[in-house]
Amino acid sequence: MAHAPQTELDALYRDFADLNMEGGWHRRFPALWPEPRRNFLPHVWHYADVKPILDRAGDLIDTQQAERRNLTMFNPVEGNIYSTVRTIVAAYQMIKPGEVARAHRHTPNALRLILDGKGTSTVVDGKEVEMRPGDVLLTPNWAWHSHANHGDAQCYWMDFLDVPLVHLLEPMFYEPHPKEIEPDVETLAEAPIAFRWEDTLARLDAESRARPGEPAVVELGPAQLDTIALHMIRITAGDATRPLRTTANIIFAAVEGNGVAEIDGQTFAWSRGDTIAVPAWRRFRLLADSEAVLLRVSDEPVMRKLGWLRSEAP
Ligand code: GTQ
Ligand code: FE2
Repeated sequence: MAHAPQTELDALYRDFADLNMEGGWHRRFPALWPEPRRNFLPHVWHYADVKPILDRAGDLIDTQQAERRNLTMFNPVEGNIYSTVRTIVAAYQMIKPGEVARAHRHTPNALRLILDGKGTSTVVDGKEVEMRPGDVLLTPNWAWHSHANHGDAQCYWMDFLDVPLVHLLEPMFYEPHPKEIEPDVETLAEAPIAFRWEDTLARLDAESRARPGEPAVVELGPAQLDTIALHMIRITAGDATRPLRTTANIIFAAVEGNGVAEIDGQTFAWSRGDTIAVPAWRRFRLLADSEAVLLRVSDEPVMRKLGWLRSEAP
């Protein structure tokens, strides 16, 4: 076929645009590409930088003004002002003695990793459980939850939520509790939504005995969140994880120890309480200078369920 006259092509393309259509051969941006792009950026946030800022916020903002006194970590990729990685947001939260963060529920799944402070509890669907450093506590989709500090020290933790995924797919619902806090609360020493630090350490010890000489990995499970997988990883001083890249988007939180993260050729130092963003398909490994435990928060269940989970050791 002879080349069509440019004027006729221009007219055709104008008609596409008028009808909100575009020709697959005429796109300004590709729709398909050979493998995941390097979109979200590797990044580390340091707890040492965050803590004084949370303390200043604590002097200025109370829990009446702020339903949650939280600071979200937004990925430095251009145009983003919220997500830590594509599907998950991480935040630091602080609650002062005597404060109550009132009850609400939302479709995003959430979890917390406690960093510092005693005497704080969370109430999830009417069950109150204490939160202690190293503990991980879940707030599944649509569960009521509030937090309260009954102790005499400030309590600091990290939140992880699948809010960016909910934004992408649109099923957002949120509701404040009509009574601010749930009535008829039952206090429990243990609950399925609470993963205790002592239990995690015992499980990591068992795993190290079963597979000596490599980082120990345990899943905080059976999995209760539909979109987020949780693993605890312990790396011996001087040791490292095997290099990996995966389609899963991952955030690591350092629970103990310090070291560096190598992510796609960049090196980031991390220590206790830090947040490490490892976006999809970035080659990475974690190296520990002192014995380290990290919480791995990933969207693996989403990728697996949809047939998109691919991992390789490049
Ligand atoms: O503690 O319920 O960081 O709903 C963001 C949204 C924490 C919470 C966050 C939330 C919460
Ligand atoms: Fe919440």
